[in-house]
Amino acid sequence: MPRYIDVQAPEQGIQLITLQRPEALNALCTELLAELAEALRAAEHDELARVVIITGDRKAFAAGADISEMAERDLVGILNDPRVAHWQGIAAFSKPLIAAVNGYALGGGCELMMCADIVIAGTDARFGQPEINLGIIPGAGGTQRLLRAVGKPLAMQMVLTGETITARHALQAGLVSEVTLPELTVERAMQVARNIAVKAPLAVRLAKEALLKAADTDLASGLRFERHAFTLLAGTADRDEGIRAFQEKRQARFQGR
Ligand code: DAK
Repeated sequence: MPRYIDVQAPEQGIQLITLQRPEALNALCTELLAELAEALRAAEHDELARVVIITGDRKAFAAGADISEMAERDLVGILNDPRVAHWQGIAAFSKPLIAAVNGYALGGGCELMMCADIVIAGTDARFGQPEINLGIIPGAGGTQRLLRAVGKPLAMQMVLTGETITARHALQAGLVSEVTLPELTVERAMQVARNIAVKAPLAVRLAKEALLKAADTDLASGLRFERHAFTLLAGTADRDEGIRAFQEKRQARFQGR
């Protein structure tokens, strides 16, 4: 049984992972990260899991890496840091990942949120990369993913000053996809998850992969990838089902085949 996360399947096709370390504002200690990476690994191989939602609580999505743990790590400890593999596992999750964020999403918390594909934020959410206050820099993709998401000036301002931004500002900057009332973030994430869970799983997977390619490849390569992925889907039963269902004016029933 995991100690720092709760994993539920509230509805068919949807998994809800709740970070549960309120005494430390869901700070991402190594054990929590290991549990999260393991839960995603399990969801990766679970045909019934089509979409995963990650959330925290009202005060914090996650306030970053565990600073007490960091204090105990020297240079060699950092070189052999087991968290690197956990982060890689989380970032490599191939199914849609939705973050429902209330309260603080700081440092590693903001980085975890940026590993998600869709972010629903409560009006009370605050985002930041305050590592600079500790004499360090972001270590789980914060300099790279933040810049790609919000552009250079705001990323520089956030990383160099450690200042936080509001949910409204994050929405304007493209860091989150929607802002809702704090009590509605999980509910709204569930609605979005539901809309994805009924789609053809292979198409969803390739769409995610193609969209992620756009962030780290040139246009010509990205377009080539899209064409290959598009062509690949022509061999799936779900494509036949989708087109047939449209012609027969009924709801498609996708099987992931
Ligand atoms: N780590 C450990 N404990 C934390 C914590 C954190 N990040 N954030 C909060 N806590 C604990 C507090 O110590 C406090 O514990 P007690 O004193 O009650 O035992 C409890 O949570 C409540 O926090 P506060 O009393 O401070 O609550 P406030 O409402 O007054 O303030 C706050 C909330 C979020 C403004 C404040 O807690 C805060 O500034 N927290 C630290 C935020 C921060 O600096 N985060 C960035 C950490 S560095 C890497 C991967 C990732 C990273 C690095 C490397 N590799 C794979 C190499 C990431 C680094 C980081 O995220």
